[in-house]
Amino acid sequence: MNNLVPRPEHQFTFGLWTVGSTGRDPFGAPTREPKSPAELVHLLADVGAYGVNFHDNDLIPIDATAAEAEAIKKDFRKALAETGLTVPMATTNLFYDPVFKDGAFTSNDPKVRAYAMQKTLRAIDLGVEFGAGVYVFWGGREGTESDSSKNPVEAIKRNREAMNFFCEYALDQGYNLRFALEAKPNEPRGDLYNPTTGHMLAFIETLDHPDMVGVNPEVAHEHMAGINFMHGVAQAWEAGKLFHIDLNDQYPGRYDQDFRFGSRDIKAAFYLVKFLEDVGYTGMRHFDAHAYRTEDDAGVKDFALGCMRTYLILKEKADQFNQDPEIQSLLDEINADDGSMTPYFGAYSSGKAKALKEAHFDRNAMGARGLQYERLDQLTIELLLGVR
Ligand code: GCO
Ligand code: MN
Ligand code: MN
Repeated sequence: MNNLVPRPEHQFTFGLWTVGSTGRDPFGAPTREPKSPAELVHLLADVGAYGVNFHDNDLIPIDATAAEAEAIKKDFRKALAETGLTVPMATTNLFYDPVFKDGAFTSNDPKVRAYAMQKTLRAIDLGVEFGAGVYVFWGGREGTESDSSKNPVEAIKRNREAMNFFCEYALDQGYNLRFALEAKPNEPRGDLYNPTTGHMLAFIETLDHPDMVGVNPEVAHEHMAGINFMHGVAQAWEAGKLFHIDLNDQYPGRYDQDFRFGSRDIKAAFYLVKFLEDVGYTGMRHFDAHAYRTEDDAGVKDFALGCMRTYLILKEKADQFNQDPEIQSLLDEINADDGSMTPYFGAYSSGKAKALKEAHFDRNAMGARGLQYERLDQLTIELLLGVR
């Protein structure tokens, strides 16, 4: 079907590190040859992606000379021009190099903290150079294995000071940039600070420029914690903080799987896509996942196409849900409101409180009413299974 073909207007993006994953894991060597950033741009263009995102060191190796960096940037820029791909988001790798083994902005070593800030300032410049409008912060090493090693309040303060510094830097440079904080409960550290999107939202409100900072929630990260991803996304959206999103999939209670979007929990993926489409989220649909280690280059394309195709299928299903007469009349019934309670709601007044205290409610009848959610859920399942 034509509308299931990914096109640039769908704003699907991938990180260089996603389709560029060579299949290395903690137990085994790579199963695929590495590709250059320019080659990855062409791969993404072939499958219909809109954009490509990078960590500073996905593009430019940490030890590259200035001349090497220029050559890589030139090739990358050429590939972008040839394909029309954009770079909507960029980020810093603050987790791979041994220097960050005990964290970056929250490290106990002031030299490491200062180096992390230097690396981030340079990486921000690089992202902006390629047009990034969103800058992601994922503190992969900002945590502990042993809580005897770090003071968690100090860690929050260090993190805050760093974020305030970067906001001021962006303003000082006149960059049109927003920051998106990405939470994860654990891995690669035993425990990470600010482990969920909700923690991040609370942290953001304590910053000097909370308006510049939002979140980048990731499906897998909240599923690792066993919580409802869509609810967290909704909270971020309602707070005006959904600046970016990392789509993938994950079984709860397992290692960090980064599976193809929608490959594990179709129902959760459906409610997520329905939410994003219903509210009119205009940001990038970014896939932060990678192909199974079993795959060759063709399999990597199958993976990338699969992420986007599943999103588009679920988008169609969301449309179908919104137009299904039986589902919609059931929802109308569920949400019925005859207006008789309206006088009790809204802003407080002492009169309202008095009236409410005197009102009579038939608690037993209210509690006895069946809500028909079994029927509604089964209709949803049948729709998803393709028999409606
Ligand atoms: C992970 C994270 C990362 C970040 C990326 C961008 O679990 O490894 O999701 O992939 O999203 O570093 O900040
Ligand atoms: Mn992740
Ligand atoms: Mn991520």
